[in-house]
Amino acid sequence: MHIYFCGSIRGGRQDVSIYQKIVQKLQTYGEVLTEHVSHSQLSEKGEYAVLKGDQAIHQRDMDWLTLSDVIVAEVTQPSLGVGYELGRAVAMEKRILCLFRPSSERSLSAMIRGADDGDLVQVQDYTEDQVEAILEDYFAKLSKV
Ligand code: 6IA
Repeated sequence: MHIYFCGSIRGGRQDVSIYQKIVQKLQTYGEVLTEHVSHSQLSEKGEYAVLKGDQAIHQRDMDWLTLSDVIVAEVTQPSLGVGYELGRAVAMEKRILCLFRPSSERSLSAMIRGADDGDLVQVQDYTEDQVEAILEDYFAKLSKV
């Protein structure tokens, strides 16, 4: 299974340790194409930016999104890129799980929470200690689809 993980990069790297936890768990279910999103060395402005132009990053990510079977997005830290990826993934009729931590005291965009259709697109509130169990549950149900 190909899994596409979305998490904030230029939107801010505050949640990178949670992205790591999620990606580690996702790797037990399949290949995480966007594993680098969880790398702590990847900063908002770091050296990665000079290695690849933005156009190349966009093209590679769109290719990976097209290839992916399931998209998992951590949406607590607002990110234009993550919102864009989710919109493109919805248009591709991909299976999507969005994870949001209400403990952040942020309010999730209505365009993300409102996209939940209880089937292809699911938005799940969670606390950090629940994240592994939530992913186990999600992938167990997915294997029965
Ligand atoms: O707007 P954001 O940067 O927060 O968007 C984050 C989302 O866009 C992630 O889920 C990634 O899949 C994608 N994305 C954004 N920037 C990159 C990137 N390099 N490499 C791969 N995927 C990306 C940017 C590096 C630079 C900031 C040092």
